[in-house]
Amino acid sequence: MAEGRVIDLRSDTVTQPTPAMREAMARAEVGDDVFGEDPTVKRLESMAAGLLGKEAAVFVASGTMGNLTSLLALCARGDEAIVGSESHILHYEVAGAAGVGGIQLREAPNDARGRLDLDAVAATMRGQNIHFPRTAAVCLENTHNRCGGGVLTADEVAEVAKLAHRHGAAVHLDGARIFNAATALGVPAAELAAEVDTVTFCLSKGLSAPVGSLVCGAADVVARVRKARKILGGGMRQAGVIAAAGVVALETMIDRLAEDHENARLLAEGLSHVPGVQIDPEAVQTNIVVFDVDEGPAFQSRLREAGVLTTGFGPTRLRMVTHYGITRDDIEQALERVRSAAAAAA
Ligand code: TLP
Repeated sequence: MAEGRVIDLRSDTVTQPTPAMREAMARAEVGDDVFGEDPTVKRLESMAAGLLGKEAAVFVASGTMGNLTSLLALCARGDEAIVGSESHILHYEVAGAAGVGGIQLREAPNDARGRLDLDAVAATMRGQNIHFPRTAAVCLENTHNRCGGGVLTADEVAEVAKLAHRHGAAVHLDGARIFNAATALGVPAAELAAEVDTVTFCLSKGLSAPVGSLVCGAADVVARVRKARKILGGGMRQAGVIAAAGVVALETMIDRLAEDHENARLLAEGLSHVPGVQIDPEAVQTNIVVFDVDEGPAFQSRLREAGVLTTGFGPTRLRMVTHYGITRDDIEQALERVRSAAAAAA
């Protein structure tokens, strides 16, 4: 192992709660949230609904639970939901939609930035035919994890939403990192969610809270999401203890995301000069940096030995994510270690 501390760029999920979060958690006013009596959870839900421009919100345990409860609220068993070919729902959510909800996922291709092609989506929408399932939902992801933290603009979201709605399908937005998208575009998150039926976002990624996500939408849809959460065993009791950290996250951690984006750009530019690393630094829009090397797993373990932790995204692809707790100095140090690892490999 290299000298100095380990620089953990595996994910923004590794972020530690801030001192203000720990204090708020200790002081949180709580009640039984299944009875709708936890004032801190209610406060968090109402802040979330306000920020996303929706009528209501519900606090769930994770991004995965937010996506699954949304799909359960929008689709019936035997329905189909369209997802991007690189989407988190398709790749990393344990086929929960199929296994738990009886919902068939159908892929439409994602481009390099995570966009869905309108013609391709239109081609996957089912018409009236005795052989076909109903297309009940179309899912978007913003920012797009596997597509290098790519950002969808409000117009790009709206175009897909209009198409889906014209065909009678609802739209779910996996906005696990929607505040990163909003920061990159310089627009309120509500603009990015204006045309969708459900949007989920995570408190426990760049916003650094220890636990939790929110699903936001119209009051009747959120009531169905709340019921789906209960089915999954996600009805929590004195959840205000964790919601309190979420309140602090929304109050104090959104504005600093720009710093993570600057660090990601610096990292990407540095990586682009390392022999054997392929990356277009111009394509890095937020806090996710995805790059290719000849042998991903071997390079990943060399980096691990040098004290830089990454996530593997396939045989030649690695991901680094900047976040709270990672400074500009850490990025420079990480680049130094990458350069040494690459030189040792050559
Ligand atoms: N993503 C995690 C891993 O699962 C890959 C990460 O480290 O990035 N939607 C998106 C776009 C996500 O990136 C994630 C988590 C989720 C949903 C699920 O959130 P959690 O982990 O809270 O269930």
